[in-house]
Amino acid sequence: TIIAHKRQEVATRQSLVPVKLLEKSLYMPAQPLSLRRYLLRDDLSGIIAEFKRKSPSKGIINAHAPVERTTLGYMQAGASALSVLTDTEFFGGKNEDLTTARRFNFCPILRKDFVVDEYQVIEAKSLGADAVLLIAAVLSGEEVLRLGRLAKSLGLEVLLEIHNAEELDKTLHPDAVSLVGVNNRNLHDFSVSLDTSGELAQRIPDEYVKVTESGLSTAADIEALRAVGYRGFLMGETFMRHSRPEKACAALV
Ligand code: IGP
Repeated sequence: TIIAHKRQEVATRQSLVPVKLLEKSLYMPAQPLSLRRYLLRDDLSGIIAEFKRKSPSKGIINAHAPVERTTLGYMQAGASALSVLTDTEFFGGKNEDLTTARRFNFCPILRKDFVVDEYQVIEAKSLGADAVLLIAAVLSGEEVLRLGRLAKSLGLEVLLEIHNAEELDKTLHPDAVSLVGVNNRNLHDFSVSLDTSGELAQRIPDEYVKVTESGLSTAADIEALRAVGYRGFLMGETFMRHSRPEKACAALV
């Protein structure tokens, strides 16, 4: 459902702002921020703090926290990077959340959305993102390669999200991907198990920075997964369900 909706949305957007016009507004900092490098820094926490208002699995998580204060607060709390949901229909985000986060922050920002088309990669760059998510469950190996190479040519890094070894084998390509994220949430029944990350850690070659996504809530969760090779810890709900998400982040860091 999400992907079908996304394809329509992209078609509409494309008719409003043709790709030629979008390309004229690319955000090209002299020194793009590398999510990889920030996650490998040992003076930072490795946490990728997410701004997420709602989700299909949890409904409304936080309708009121402002994106400015929350994302700047995340960074000041010691998060290594930010993840900003830009999907409106299912996650209550918008592109402007990312441009706002960009204005208030100087750490890497991941555009979190369902990328199915080149247009969205170019859009991510124009919004000021440093990295994009590509989800193996909804893309072929060839699509990951095509979208990933485009991202790279624009100076964006790719975080490839997987749920199992088959998805990894089908889509992992060094020309396209620089980080691999294991999503602990089962997309079909929404159940969460950190064992998913535990089991897949060894399967991911060491040249990729390993990220564990979803269902993390304590420092102990982070330390257990750091011990098996993870360098990035993507956390949303644990922070966002507080009225001041940035304070929950500070308390954990
Ligand atoms: C964050 P959590 O359980 O900490 O809120 O999860 C993040 O991993 C999750 O939002 C996510 C996601 C996604 C959202 C992971 N992959 C793909 C939308 C699309």
